Amino acid sequence: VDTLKHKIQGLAEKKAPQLTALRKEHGGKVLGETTVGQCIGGMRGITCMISETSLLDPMEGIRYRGRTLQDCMDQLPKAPGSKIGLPEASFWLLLTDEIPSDAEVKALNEELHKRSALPESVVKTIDSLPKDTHPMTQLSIGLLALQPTSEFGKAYRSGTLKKNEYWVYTLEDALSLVAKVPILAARIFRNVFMEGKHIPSDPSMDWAGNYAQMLGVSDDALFKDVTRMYLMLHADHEAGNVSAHTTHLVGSALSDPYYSYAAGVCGLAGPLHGLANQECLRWLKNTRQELGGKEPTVEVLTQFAKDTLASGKVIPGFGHGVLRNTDPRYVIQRQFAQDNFPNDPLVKLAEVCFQAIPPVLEATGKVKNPWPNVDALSGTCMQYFGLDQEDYYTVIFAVSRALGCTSNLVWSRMMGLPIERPKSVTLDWLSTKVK
Ligand code: NMX
Ligand code: MLT
Repeated sequence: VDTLKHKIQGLAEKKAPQLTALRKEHGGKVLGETTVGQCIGGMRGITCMISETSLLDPMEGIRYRGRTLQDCMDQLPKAPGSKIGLPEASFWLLLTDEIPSDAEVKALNEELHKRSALPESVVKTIDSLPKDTHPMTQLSIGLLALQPTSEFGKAYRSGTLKKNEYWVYTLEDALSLVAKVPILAARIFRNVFMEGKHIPSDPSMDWAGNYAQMLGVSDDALFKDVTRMYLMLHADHEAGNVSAHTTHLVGSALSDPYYSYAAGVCGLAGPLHGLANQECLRWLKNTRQELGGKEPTVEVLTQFAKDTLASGKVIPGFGHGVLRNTDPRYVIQRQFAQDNFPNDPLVKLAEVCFQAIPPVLEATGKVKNPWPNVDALSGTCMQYFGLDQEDYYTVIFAVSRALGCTSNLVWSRMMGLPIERPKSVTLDWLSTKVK
């Protein structure tokens, strides 16, 4: 932890003059104008928030601290025998702007294992939930049940916490939350789908490999890799998306990281956001059932896609609020599937979707990005290894997003960002304004 603190502090010292200059000398400069359309239309395209951890390019996709996902795949340390950049190494990168060494990732994993045990009260809370409670609801309840352990909360209540120490306690909570979230998530999975038979955490394993092992759906070494890949790719997507923005907003009120991320997880549970991975697999499975054993063709899939639109639903896994190209997270997952299980029926179906769906969406004349996003293939990759309980998929997304959302909280407190409070107006106010 000391090394991590030292590196974050060092980076903050380097960035401090930039932040001061932007605040003091350029605070009045105009970044853009806000239109009535943006005000009514979900604030799309308004530049109004700082997030140091990552930046999304509409054509090239997300960069973690300036590195593309392929750079991260290539440069981040890996588990023995694996080609996947470790997600916990991306946590280090998001926090420090440095690629960690193997030794640093090993030390980070040891620290996470030390912090990973769930308090008995949290175990009881989770175990007592009805099994038909959606896994995302269970996860947010679990995170809130962990809230009393917040070091930030305790220090703030003590009345002695200074503003320049906020980030230190936020980091403490970030590390503990990241350490505990896979344990919590695996417990939820085994309670709901495996009759409460749990698999113990293995302190010798990496963060994501251990999570895969605790899920216990496959002994295939590649299942650990697919889980590492899932957790590395979903970690951060700048701060305007619903889960990151919610976490950022709630954190700005100095609610601790458990409160803040539980709120973010509730946002991730929406079908237009993280739940799209569950919806997508459901859509693919239904389509396959309707095909009744026939080979999927572009023609047939085109009709299915049109039927979905005609029924008033969105096609899950396609489109994006910012991206205007195929999501690189999709591209990396597609390559993994092609390299390892190209003949899986759902992989083949997803391939045909890739050809059929974009033209259908384009033909509507209103969809700004007809290309697949991260959710179009993540469930398909998981079901190949036997994890076909699609209600659970968004929980895996949430385990990963904890890395980005909590890193961002650390940096928000480090920069002393104020409470977030944009202005809202009424329709009458807008009508008067445009006269
Ligand atoms: N299927 C059908 N209609 C769509 C789709 C789609 N995949 N994508 C956009 N549209 C519609 C959208 O509903 C809107 O219609 P209307 O004007 O009638 O309300 C119109 O096209 C314009 O929307 P856009 O400006 O292109 O997209 P927006 O930024 O509003 O929304 C999403 C972005 C991601 C919410 C949207 O593309 C969508 O609903 N996609 C399907 C759900 C999904 O895959 N979500 C996951 C996103 C990634 N993630 O993990 O969070
Ligand atoms: C995400 O990863 O959060 C999604 O792609 C949604 C977004 O960025 O708006």
